[in-house]
Amino acid sequence: MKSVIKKIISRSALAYHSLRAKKIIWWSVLNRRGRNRFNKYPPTLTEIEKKLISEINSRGIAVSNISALGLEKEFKTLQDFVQKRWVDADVKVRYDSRHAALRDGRLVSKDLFLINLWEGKCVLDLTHPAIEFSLSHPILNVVNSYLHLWAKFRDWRLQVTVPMPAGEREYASQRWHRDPEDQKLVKVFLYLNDVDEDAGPFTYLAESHEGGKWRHLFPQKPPSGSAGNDSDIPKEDIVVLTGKAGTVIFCDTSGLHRGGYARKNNRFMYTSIFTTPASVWPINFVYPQTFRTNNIEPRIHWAVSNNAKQKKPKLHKLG
Ligand SMILES: O=C(O)CCC(=O)C(=O)O
Ligand SMILES: [Fe+2]
Repeated sequence: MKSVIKKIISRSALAYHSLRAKKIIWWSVLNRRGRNRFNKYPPTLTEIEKKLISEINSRGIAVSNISALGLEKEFKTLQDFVQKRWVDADVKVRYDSRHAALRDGRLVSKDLFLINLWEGKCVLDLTHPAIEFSLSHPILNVVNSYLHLWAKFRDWRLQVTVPMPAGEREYASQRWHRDPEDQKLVKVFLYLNDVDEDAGPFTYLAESHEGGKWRHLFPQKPPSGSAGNDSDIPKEDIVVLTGKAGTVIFCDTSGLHRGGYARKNNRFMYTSIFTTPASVWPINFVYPQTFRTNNIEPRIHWAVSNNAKQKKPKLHKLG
């Protein structure tokens, strides 16, 4: 009896999610308000932003840098913050113990190759240089124009990767995958140090986003992402994003990607995550008690207004 009920629940959940993933529902109904706002207040774009938008539209990825985007001030303050965090005793202890765990083959959890550099809980402080970067004009101009709506700012991460011992297998996001958060989304990756081949550069399969020629490979199953085999990824369209400190990568990570498999060098990276309003995934931050949005730009207000109580979707499996 129990298993029959479980099956019915799973079937209904699957039916619900596959219905809401249909373009007519996802785009025309669930994203209607965000889309209308974008159409009513189209952003004024610089030539650089226009180029980036056209690039991400055609390839699913576009690369720029801090000075081209005019974000030097935010970057400098963020780098100072990261520098302070990096020498913090607590971060050092965590980094050293993960390093030792990796070296001794004791990596027990999938994300242990990443060290969180954020201090405490993720509290949405609009005056923090990281958040100022995420919600700045150039970033929102590109993200919103690619999504063709007013996007929601869902999450951020400030992390350093721990180099892997030679011959270690790939874990979690080090393997090819599509992210689960939405059918179309943008992650903005900002390199805080120089990232070479040995620092686990972000890697993408160009044109694996919506409308791209590789969209059919390992499709997402909303609200789940998907994982792919290395051997099935067409080599000719793989883009390996090595880059200097200050590199900014706009990427639709509903397309196939991987990264963070550092062999020798650390990689310091700040990630901003934007989805459409239709995403069923919860936000990962909390609002400060004295959060005021009176004087902020409407599209920023919209971006940071999220349902703080949204729960993780249950990933129902049949059979
Ligand atoms: O660490 C990386 O380069 C990839 C991270 C990733 O897969 C993600 O943020 O979705
Ligand atoms: Fe990912």
